[in-house]
Formats: sequence, C-alpha cells, structure tokens
Amino acid sequence: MDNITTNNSVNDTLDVLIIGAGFTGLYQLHALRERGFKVHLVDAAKDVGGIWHWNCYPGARVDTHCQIYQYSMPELWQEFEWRERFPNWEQMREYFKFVDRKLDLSRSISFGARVRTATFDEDKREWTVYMLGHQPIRARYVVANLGFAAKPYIPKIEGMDRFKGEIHHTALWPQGGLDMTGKRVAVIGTGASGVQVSQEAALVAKQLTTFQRTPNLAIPMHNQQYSAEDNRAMRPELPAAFERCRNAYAGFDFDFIPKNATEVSAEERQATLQALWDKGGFYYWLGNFQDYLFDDKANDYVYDFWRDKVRARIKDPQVADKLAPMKKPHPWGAKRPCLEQWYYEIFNQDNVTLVDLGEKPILGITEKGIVTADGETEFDIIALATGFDGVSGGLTNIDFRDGQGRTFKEKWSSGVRTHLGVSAAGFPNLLFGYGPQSPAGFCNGPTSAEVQGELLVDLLGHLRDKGITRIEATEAAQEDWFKLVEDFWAMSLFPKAKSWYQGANIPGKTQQSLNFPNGLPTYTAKFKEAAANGYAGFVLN
Ligand code: NA7
Repeated sequence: MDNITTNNSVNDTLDVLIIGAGFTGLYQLHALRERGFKVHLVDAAKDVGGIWHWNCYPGARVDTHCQIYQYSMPELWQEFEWRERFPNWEQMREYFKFVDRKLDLSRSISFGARVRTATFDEDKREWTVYMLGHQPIRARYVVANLGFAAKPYIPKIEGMDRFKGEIHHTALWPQGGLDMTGKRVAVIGTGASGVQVSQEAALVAKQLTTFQRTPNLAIPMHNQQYSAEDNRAMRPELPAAFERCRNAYAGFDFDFIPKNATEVSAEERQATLQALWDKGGFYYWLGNFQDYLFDDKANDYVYDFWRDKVRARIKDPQVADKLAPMKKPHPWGAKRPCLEQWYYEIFNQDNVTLVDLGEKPILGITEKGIVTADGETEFDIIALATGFDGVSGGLTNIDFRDGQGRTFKEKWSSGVRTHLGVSAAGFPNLLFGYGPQSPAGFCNGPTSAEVQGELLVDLLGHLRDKGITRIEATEAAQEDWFKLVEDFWAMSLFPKAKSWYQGANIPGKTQQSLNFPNGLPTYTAKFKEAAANGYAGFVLN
C-alpha cells in the first residue's frame, strides 16, 4: 500500500492538475502559480524529486554535470552549493528540498497520491483524477509529467519469487539502504544503474557477479569534488551555459563539432577524440563530430578510439572481448552510454566475475541463487538493474480513458502517436511534459523542463486568454509528427542499436523512436511554429 498523506486537500475544480514532482512538474507548478492559475500537483512519492526521490541504489549518481543539472532561476543557482561535478543521489535530494523551500512548492502538492485512473467529462470539460488514498481531484486540464523512467521493468525469470535473499529492482531499492559488505552480490543488467551498482559492490562485496546481455560502451566520468570557492567561481559562467543549453541538440551547454570525422586528417581526428575524452562527462558522446551518429565509418573512428582506451584497462583479453569487443556490438553512442568511474578495473579483481548472458543465459532463480549452464551460484543480494518500460511506460500505466473508454495502453498497443510530444488524439485537455516523442530522453532533464515547460504554460495561457475550454490533437497532426520523428530516426544510426530509445528492451513493445530525436532547437521551433498558427494540429473550442 502506498504511503498516504493528505496535507493538501483540493475541493474545487482546478484550472490545472499536474502529476509528477520531478524537474518538469515542479517547474510547471511554479510557473503556473506565478501566472495566477489555480493549480495543484500530485505525486506518488513522499517528497519532491521525481526519479531522485526514488533513486537510492548504491552508487546512484547523475551523469550530467551539476552546472546544468539544475534550474536556471538565479534565486536558485546563486545560492545552492554543489559538492561534486556529478552529484550523488543524496545531494540531488538536498537540491530538491532546497528548491521546494525557496519556491514554497509543497503547499500546492499532495504526496503519497499515486494516480490510478482518470476520466474526462465531455459536458463539463474536466478531468476527474483518482488516486489511492486520496479524494478524487477535478481539473479542467491535466499535465502528466511522469519522466521516462516511471515504470521499472522486471523481466520474468523462472523462480524469482522463490529467492530467499534480498532481490530488488534498482529503482525500487530499499530507502533504508542495503549493506553489501561481505555479501555475495549479483547484478543483472549493465545500463547506467548496473554499472553504478557493480562499481560499488566490487569495493565491498565478498563476491560480485555482473550479468551482461549487451556491453555498456561507457565513458569516463572524471568526477571532481567542488569547494565553496569552486562554486563561487562557476556561478558567473552559468547564465551563458543555460543559454547554450537551449540551443544545443541535447540541451547541454555544448554541442556536436560542426565537422565530419571522415573529412578531417587522421591527426586532427585523434587529437579531437583525445581532447573530448580528457574532458570527461558526455563530451565524448554529445560533443563529438557531427557525422558520427549518421555515418558508420565516422562511428567506427569513435568506437575504435573508445575500444582501445577501455581494453588497455582490462587485464584478461577474454574479459576485454566481452566488455569492449574488437568489433562494435552496435554503433557507438546509438545506445545510451553511461559515465563510469572505475567500472572496467573491477573486472581485474579476484572478487568480480562477468557472465556473458549471450553464452550463459539465466535459466532460473532458486531459493539460494541464480542458475546458468554452469549450475547454481549462491547470492545474498540480487540487484535487478534491468531498466524501464521507457518514455511511454508512465502514461500506459495510468488508466486515462478516452471518449470510447480506451486507455493509452490500448490506443498505443501498436505504436505511440502524439502531436508535438505533448498530447494525443482522443485525450482532450490532457497534456504531458517530458513525454513520448518530445525531447525527453534525448535532452538534459532540467533544460527540457524549462524549455518545454514554458511552451506548455504559454499554451495553457493562450487557452485561458481566449476563453477556450477544450483542446485535442488531431489524428492527422499526429501522423505528421510521427513521420517527422521516424524520417530523422531512419537517417541516423540509432535504429541499429537495440535500446530503450526505441522500446527494444521490452518484449512485444512496438519499435519506434520514443523520443523526439531531431534535437531540442528543432523541437522548440516546431512547437513555436504551431503556436504562431493558432496551435495548428489541435482542435480548440
Ligand atoms: P537501462 O539502461 O535500460 O539498462 C538495463 C540493463 O538491463 C541493460 O543492460 C539490459 O540489457 C539489461 N536487461 C534488461 N532485461 C534483461 C534481461 N531480461 N536479462 C538480462 N539483462 C537484461 O536501465 P538503467 O536503469 O541502467 O538506466 C536507465 C536510464 O537511467 C539511463 O539510460 C540513464 O538515463 C539513467 P540490454 O542492453 O537491453 O541488452
């Protein structure tokens, strides 16, 4: 049963009900309140933070540098002090509490309110939203900001229920923590979460076994501690950095190099790759040559450089073949790389084993451990770092009902369709932020929260100013948006990697680009173009 708090009751019909207290939802709450909307926010968690309320697995850490992993409001960044270049989950929680305090947000939030269903009354033109443990809330508009990692994916493994030790998905890790010291730990999955847990477990566990299906082509984080003096020194640079974020493909304060890897000299290419590598963070991914995510030859250069760097850190050539194969398993960067700190070195330790699931699939879980073709290995803790039903999973998990009573799960059973990544035909007066076919997983979260948040708040302001009480996307506009997304996707190397970017991690999920991959500036321009044309692609009345 979810935790229940009823600190803020809502009796009247709201202008806007926001779902989700992460970066996106909190930004909208603040902005809508400032503009005089009667607005309230609900979240299943006990506190603000979105994913950072839940994330507490060992090693959980942001992989975007703190300078731009924060709101651009001066009253916030002028005061908050970061301790590390890539903050851990504890500091992210501090940040959200700080934001809550400074902007006085909690007075408009109901916590412990997990939305289950929502129905639209066509006569009244309002939604009624039903939550566990709370009175239903009525609102003219609902904005769902559920994040791309709202629905953890737990694979069906035979016998999982029988395991007598601790078994947890990383996103559902016990909030009180779990001591791995001297324990036998299994980590299933090698995405960002799996890499982070494995790094920590390797330091303290008696035995760590990491089960890998696909190698994570991870890059060095180069984390740094920040002093008060470092914070003072970084602040004057921030306004310009926030501005760059709005104009960069992935909402970062840097962008791809406007040169092709295939056209520069070998010396220049090598020097550039080395410089990006040395900077750490995502420079090597999102600040690399402009052609490498489109041209396989360019991608080879980027992969080969990465491979040689990584293999040099792994002692056993057979293990190196699994972690950093000579031939790339998929185009480098087409599946989200993560930032690692000492990940590759752990496989040189005696207490760490890598199991290649391609060779030795998991046959089942027993009371004591995991069975592969090698037999049973006993564990005390199993970490399921198996990811999420990404991007669309949040919306398909709630029973929003369209005019015919159909849910997103039913409507999107053969593919996601939206207009501008913020609305779907059949669901009037329902908008979503950081959702499917928006920049979402292709954009730095806080940048998207603000840029898309402003667009959504302007849209709601327009409806209010014009006395419009109903908005619904058209099917035709959705098809145009789908085509825009898919045409770009097909030109890129992204479809060649089996990733959550296209739903390939979930058995039976329709494969398509779940994000808007054409870049944040294009997204903003398209949205503004629609707005300038009276919100083209929507029926307003
Ligand atoms: P990810 O990146 O989706 O990683 C999930 C991992 O779990 C990945 O290595 C998967 O292998 C693996 N996986 C999934 N299903 C299975 C099964 N059935 N058996 C074995 N292994 C499996 O999730 P994370 O939580 O690490 O990170 C999510 C995002 O959060 C990340 O991108 C950052 O933005 C932060 P696969 O690669 O699919 O072969």
